[in-house]
Amino acid sequence: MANSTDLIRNVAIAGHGGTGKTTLLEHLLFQGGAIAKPETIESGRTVSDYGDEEIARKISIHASLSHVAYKDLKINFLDTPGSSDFVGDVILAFRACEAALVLVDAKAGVQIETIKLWRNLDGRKKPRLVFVSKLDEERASFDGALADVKGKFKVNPVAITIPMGEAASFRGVIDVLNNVAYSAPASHDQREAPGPVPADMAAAVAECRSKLFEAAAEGDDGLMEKYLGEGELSQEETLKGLKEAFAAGRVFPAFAGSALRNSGTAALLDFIASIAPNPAFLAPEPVFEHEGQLSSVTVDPSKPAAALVIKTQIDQFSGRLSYVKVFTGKLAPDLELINVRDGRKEKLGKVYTLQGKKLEEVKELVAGDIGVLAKAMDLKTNDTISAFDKPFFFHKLRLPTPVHTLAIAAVNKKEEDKLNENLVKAAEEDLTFQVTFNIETKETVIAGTGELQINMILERIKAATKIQAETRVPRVAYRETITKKASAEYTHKKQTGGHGQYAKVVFDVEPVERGAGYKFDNKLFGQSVSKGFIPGIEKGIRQAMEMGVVAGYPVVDVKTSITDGKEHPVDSSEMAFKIASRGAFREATKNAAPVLLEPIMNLKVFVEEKNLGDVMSDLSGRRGRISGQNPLGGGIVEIDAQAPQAELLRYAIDLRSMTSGTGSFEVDFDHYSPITGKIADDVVKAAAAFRVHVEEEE
Ligand SMILES: Nc1nc2c(ncn2[C@@H]2O[C@H](COP(=O)(O)OP(=O)(O)OP(=O)(O)O)[C@@H](O)[C@H]2O)c(=O)[nH]1
Ligand SMILES: [Mg+2]
Repeated sequence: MANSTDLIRNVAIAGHGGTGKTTLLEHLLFQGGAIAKPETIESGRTVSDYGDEEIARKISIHASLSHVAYKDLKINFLDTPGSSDFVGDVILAFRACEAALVLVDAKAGVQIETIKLWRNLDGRKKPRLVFVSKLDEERASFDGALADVKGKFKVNPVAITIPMGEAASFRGVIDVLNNVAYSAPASHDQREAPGPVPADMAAAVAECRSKLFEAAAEGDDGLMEKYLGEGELSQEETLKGLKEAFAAGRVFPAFAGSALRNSGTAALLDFIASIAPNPAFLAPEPVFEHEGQLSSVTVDPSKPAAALVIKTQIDQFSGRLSYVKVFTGKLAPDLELINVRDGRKEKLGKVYTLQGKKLEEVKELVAGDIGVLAKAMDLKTNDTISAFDKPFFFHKLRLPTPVHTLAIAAVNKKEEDKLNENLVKAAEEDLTFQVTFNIETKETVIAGTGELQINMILERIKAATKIQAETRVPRVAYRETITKKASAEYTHKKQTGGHGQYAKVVFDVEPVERGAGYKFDNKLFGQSVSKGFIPGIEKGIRQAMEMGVVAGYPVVDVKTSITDGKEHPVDSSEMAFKIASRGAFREATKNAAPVLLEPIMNLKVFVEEKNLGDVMSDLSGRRGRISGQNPLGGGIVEIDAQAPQAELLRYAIDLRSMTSGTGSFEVDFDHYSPITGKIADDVVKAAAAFRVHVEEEE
């Protein structure tokens, strides 16, 4: 197997759910000789979809790594899931690969996830090949699919292969570049073989060839001159021109086929081998120097070793697997590196490449390659391991923030810790899944990309641990504040047996700017209250602020001034002043027109034009304020808005059902804002009901 950087190629396979990515990869591996027999999704035995849930649901859930030795090359493929719930694994694959193979269904055309993924690839400047899949299916149209690519992405796809017939009359593809035809094999487990182009296709092929020459010559004056003079380019010249244009993102080579019939794989594999970029020629990867300065590295085998952990998988059979992309030097068994995150030594065990779930031990992984380290217990996704004296570290993968949140608890309280442990473990594997404890609402909150992802994680935990977990809509972290200045005095006095308790304080409270939190001012004149009692007074205020007078939510943005007070030579104590302060603060805030505050979120909603009206009016119904809309191309519009968190608790589910699964959004906290009237009354009622419920439980 190829073992030098210039012979490594990395290709991510991506596209809308169910476009045939896993099936295509299976047949590419077969056509390239990496496997002896191709399987189907239906058989549940494909190389790439090997997880229990993938087999059961017949969809890809994780990115999976496999490779084929072709000519002298090692071509790595990362097959990615199409469902938006698992987009984290698609993005990590984009990060690790120098090129992407994007699938477009021949009858459905460019679908929404593909549009989103294409934008992500645009942002990363990754060259793309387009494979028009399922040409054997009814209503399939190669030209229709390419017209859709052209219309939605404003790019010019150039056909490298074209179909012979479509739908029921589909009978194979023609490799226009090499001028040969590949009849679809009689059965999908037979390899494709080249033959002559049928006479009835000659005209179509000639037309495609001239488009190919034009695309190859564009941007290269020498080639253009030759093409205009001779009306043709050699196969070598065409490839050279295409390769440059491809790497620069000017040309999007397009392919036709039916993966399920192993048709179209031979020419595709051959073209990938000819055109996919050598990792070393790629734009430098930005990194942070150890002092935090920005710098960059290029893939280079001659430097000391440095690699990025792109994915962590905790496998029931193989244990912990850390997927790595090697950027410089090479990784070999027993090599001692540093984990740049914490400076700890990381001594490598064996190093592997993967064929789906099958670990294949290798001597080393060179710069540019993607492979796996087993049982590296301290490695986490996004870690940089390095042999440099002054190590740099790679940027963390930027993933979409999880938008679907749920509060979670173990049905059996004794299992709470174990549940949390398992949730944390799941979050390590999938960085788009997060677990936090909200101190204000006292809830463990899990957040993910969607219902499917969260349900699957919980099912997995249940299957492995038998822990029953309950989820519900999370509570909103309301807060309270005051809206005007007021004062109150409070005396705490108790005469019990011998020693009594006595303290009196007079407080002014006033609103301060949002975000100021707690403020205290000592305005005492003379010695009415000894200095030694001030800490007790402040403790009392802080305690009172934990539970406001409106609905028991934390009080924020209040400045309390103590203006007067009284102490008793024997009966006063810190405790007495704490109690008096608590009372005075509560009284004063009651007088100061207290209000509830609710969290307001920034929203970016991405929808297809046809759903725009519905989504906008739904947002107004959620007390949303729309600040702008932006067409993003491909028929997608971005809506910018703000809305209260309380109205967005089920938005991930509602938006999907409103848009038949095509809408998505990003959300982050912006500020707290007062609520009044019926909305506030309902919050107060709910809080009271909740307190009764908790007290009954206790
Ligand atoms: N007729 C036909 N069916 C196909 C073809 N390729 C794939 N399929 C079927 O389409 C379904 C989805 O195929 P997959 O390979 O799982 O598609 P995918 O893009 O990997 O799906 P996700 O990973 O879940 O996004 C399966 O039932 C396949 O058998 C094809 O060329 N022709
Ligand atoms: Mg798949």
